[in-house]
Amino acid sequence: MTGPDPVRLYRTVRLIRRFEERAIELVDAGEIVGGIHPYLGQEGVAAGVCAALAAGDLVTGTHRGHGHVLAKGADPARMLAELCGRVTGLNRGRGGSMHAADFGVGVLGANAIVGAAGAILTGAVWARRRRGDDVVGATFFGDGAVNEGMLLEAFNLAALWRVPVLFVCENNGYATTMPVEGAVAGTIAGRAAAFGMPATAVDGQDPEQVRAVTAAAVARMRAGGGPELVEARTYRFDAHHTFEHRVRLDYRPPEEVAAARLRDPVLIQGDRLPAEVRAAVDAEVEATLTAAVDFALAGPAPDPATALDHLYASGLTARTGGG
Ligand SMILES: Cc1ncc(C[n+]2csc(CCOP(=O)(O)OP(=O)(O)O)c2C)c(N)n1
Ligand SMILES: [Mg+2]
Repeated sequence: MTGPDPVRLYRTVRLIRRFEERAIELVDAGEIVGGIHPYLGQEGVAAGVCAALAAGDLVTGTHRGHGHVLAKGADPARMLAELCGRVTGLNRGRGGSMHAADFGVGVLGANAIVGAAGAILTGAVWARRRRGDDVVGATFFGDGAVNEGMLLEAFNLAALWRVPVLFVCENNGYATTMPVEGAVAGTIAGRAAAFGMPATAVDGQDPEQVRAVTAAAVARMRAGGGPELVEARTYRFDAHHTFEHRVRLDYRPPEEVAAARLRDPVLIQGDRLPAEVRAAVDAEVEATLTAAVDFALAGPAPDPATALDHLYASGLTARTGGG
């Protein structure tokens, strides 16, 4: 496993930040239908975790999943085309924001079902290792997932069968509008302890700390140590979902949001680089994203007649017109 690479970490958090900002513009322009769950503020978690994984390792993400997909190495242009529902997208425009996947870089998918991604990844890593492949995996989930039976079942099987899965809880303090204190009995680390899994808390706003904690856990897992949990304390700077840009929900005190924004992972990592290096990365990211927006908007929308293609192994033909 490689050591810390401050420039790479910065490039990743900056890429995710600007990707999300451009995606919000495309939501506002009506090019991304249905809106997105912005990952703004949490970039350090995906960047730090994925920097400690090997190219062949596996990842599953959440409804707030763009950062996970990008940090693991998916092409931002094809990801943006996916969000715009174009045939040039990672999944021909059929997965969209919450189900984007790129198996080629080990991303088995973002996932709209809270708590599901942990079960999917546990099964996938278990299957690959049974075949003899030397892979580990990391699955991301929010504080809202820690009371979901599906995730706790994944904890159990992963621990019982010593499946090398890093369970990464992105504790951003809220599940939609529900504060974590109002929903979680006991502690998140306590859930890991119940299954005999080590748990480590980390400052999710610091990409290098996240990378270091993940690298240590991954080394233990590769050596046969079994699954672990990392609780990354983080904060989402923006809305739960872009619909919230149109309705004020007033569940977070403005002072709390303002204070949290001071601990910005992009600034924390950026401040570690010489100014000219940082400026060069920023320019590179801007060029990448401008090209990505152009690519996304140039892609054609899928033909409605192909709506059922790739859905059923047996093959069904879509009915068009007339029902
Ligand atoms: C099984 C399930 N229940 C409810 C929902 C609706 N839902 C979507 S996001 C969300 C909140 C999730 O909160 P958290 O896990 O903390 O993630 P965050 O949104 O904070 O990133 C809920 C309840 C869902 N998608 N899946
Ligand atoms: Mg949350």
